[in-house]
Amino acid sequence: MADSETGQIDNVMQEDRLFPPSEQFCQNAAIGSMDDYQALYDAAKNDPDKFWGETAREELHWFEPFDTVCNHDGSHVEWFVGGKTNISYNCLDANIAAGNGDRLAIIWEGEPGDTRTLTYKQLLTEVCKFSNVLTGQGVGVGDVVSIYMPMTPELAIAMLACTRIGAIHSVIFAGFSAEAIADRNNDASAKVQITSDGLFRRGKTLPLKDTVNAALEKSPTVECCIVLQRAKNDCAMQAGRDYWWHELMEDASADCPALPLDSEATSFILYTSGSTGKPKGIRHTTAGYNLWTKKTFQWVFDWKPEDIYWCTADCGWITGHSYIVYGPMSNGATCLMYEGAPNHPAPDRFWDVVQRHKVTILYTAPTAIRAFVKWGDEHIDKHDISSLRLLGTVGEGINPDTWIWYHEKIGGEKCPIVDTWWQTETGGIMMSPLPGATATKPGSCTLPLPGVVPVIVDEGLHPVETNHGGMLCMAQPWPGMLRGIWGDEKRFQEQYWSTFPGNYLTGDNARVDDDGYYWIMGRIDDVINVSGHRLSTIEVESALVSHDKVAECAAVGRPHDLKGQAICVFVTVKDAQAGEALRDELRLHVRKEIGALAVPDDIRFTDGLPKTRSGKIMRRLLRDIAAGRQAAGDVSTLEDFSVLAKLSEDQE
Ligand code: 7RM
Repeated sequence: MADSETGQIDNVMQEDRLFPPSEQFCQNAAIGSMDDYQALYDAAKNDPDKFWGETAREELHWFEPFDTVCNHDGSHVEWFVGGKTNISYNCLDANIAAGNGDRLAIIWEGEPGDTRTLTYKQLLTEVCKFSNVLTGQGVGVGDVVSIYMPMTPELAIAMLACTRIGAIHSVIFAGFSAEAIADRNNDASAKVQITSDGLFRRGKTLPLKDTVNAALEKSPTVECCIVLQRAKNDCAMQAGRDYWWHELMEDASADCPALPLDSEATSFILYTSGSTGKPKGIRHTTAGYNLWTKKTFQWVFDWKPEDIYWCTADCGWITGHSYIVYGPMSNGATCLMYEGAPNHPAPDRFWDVVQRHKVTILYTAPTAIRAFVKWGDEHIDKHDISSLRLLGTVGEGINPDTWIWYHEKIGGEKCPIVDTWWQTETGGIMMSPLPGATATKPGSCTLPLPGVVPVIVDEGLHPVETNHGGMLCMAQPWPGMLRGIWGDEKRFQEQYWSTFPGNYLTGDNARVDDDGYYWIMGRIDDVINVSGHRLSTIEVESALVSHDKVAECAAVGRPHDLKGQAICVFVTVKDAQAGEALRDELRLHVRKEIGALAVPDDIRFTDGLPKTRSGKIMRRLLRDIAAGRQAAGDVSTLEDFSVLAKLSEDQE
């Protein structure tokens, strides 16, 4: 049957480059061969209860042991039932008890260049004091605390203080509008707001407290607001509602034992935007989430106590929750935390940070890597970044040519790259190379981690053949999975469980190649349908990005009378002349790389692409523009409105 009938996705991209880990890396790695990986994978698959039961007993502190490893019935899943643990305890007290209290937990650098460090002992003291501050404001188990803060140590302190006392945090990225904060506060019935006076971004001071003041006018459930002094800008404080962080901390006791919490107690909610409708509060648990982030951090980053680990995400995203705070800290890792922009004061800031702090593991997003490519190699050449031993990517697919640049220019051809596929909903990494075992292929997230059982099906719910794309689902529960959407069971069922009953629907398309490697093909909604061929956005985009002059590209379909859809690509160029000649060159290039069927009908040059605040290309808005429509739907996550305005203007 043709792919157009089954709803499978055509695979038109061929990528044959293979990068096995060096012998030296394998020798030093905890999982140093494919045999070791396979043994672990099989153990988790064949007897999940035994595997996860033992792992949970080994890795987490239990105030009370669990009696059942996993109960599941479709979407209703519980892990480590009957047990009591505490994430904040596992991140702090447990490391101190193991004799690592004097190890650095956080090396922090502010955008203006100020730095601070906190050992695990010092971090515990701050967390205990702030836990007592929250308790003093009437916060208890199950209360929601809304956090809207800059990337300062206090952001991590606030999160760990919440999980210590069983309060549920809802971290809102500090770039969202007052409206977006109020929406989230109301949906969650937040009781307390934490923020700062301001934050530094590209040398400017952004008045966070002003934004929060506007949000709180429309957040009737919020009773009090705690304000960290960061930028020392003037801000209005409302007597009886607003308190300074440092004043409350002055009198707070540093004694606050972690509260034993049910395994399934909600640890946090994190809002993600659906393409339509109001944002959903993804709900995570205590034990399962903690265990998933702890184990996946060990497996994927091959973490060693000497490592200086830097994840460049913001704590406002799941990547910051799982791989700045909870995963690394429950292992006792030393995390670098950076407050500001990658190009302030100059485009070499990241490499300056890597050099000065001797970073060994760097975990960042393809959108950042594409910007570095565009800014030019000279910014990297200024610095000695040879301390790096491992690189990671997350958030979007990485175009193979961008991957090669990352490998050569940043990794010095010696660092493995872990392309990690996962979602807010999955809690932690699901598919990734293990750096000491897996030979990598540029653009592939390679293989599932132990405990992950993916299945790819077509629209008739039949498993697809090798090298055909379909809907990526998960056939088995894993400890880190979401347990619901806050206050919206119906949407939870519809969105994730109704398409392929009994399986979790990721919303992404993927294919498996002849070696069993997974290739993510983009969101299900983004597929381009040309003359009966269903094409993945990433494959068309990667063909264009492999052209020297292209910096970044987004491909979408627009209505076409004969073909169903035509391919429209939005292209930003490095520094070449954008014009008719380059259009011809690019068409020729795609014809050569993929074939005639993927040659774009429209090539539109642009200075920038519309992205979410976490750096993902918003193809849905480009689809509207390509079709000559007004860009519609939820735009609250859009990072830079001027990009959209400019694209819409170009229409006229
Ligand atoms: C961690 C995070 C999730 C969506 C996911 C994908 C895309 C993320 C990759 C990727 C290809 C990757 N959570 N995505 N990582 N696509 N390769 N390595 O980003 O909830 O914000 O987004 O991001 O579409 O479904 S998220």
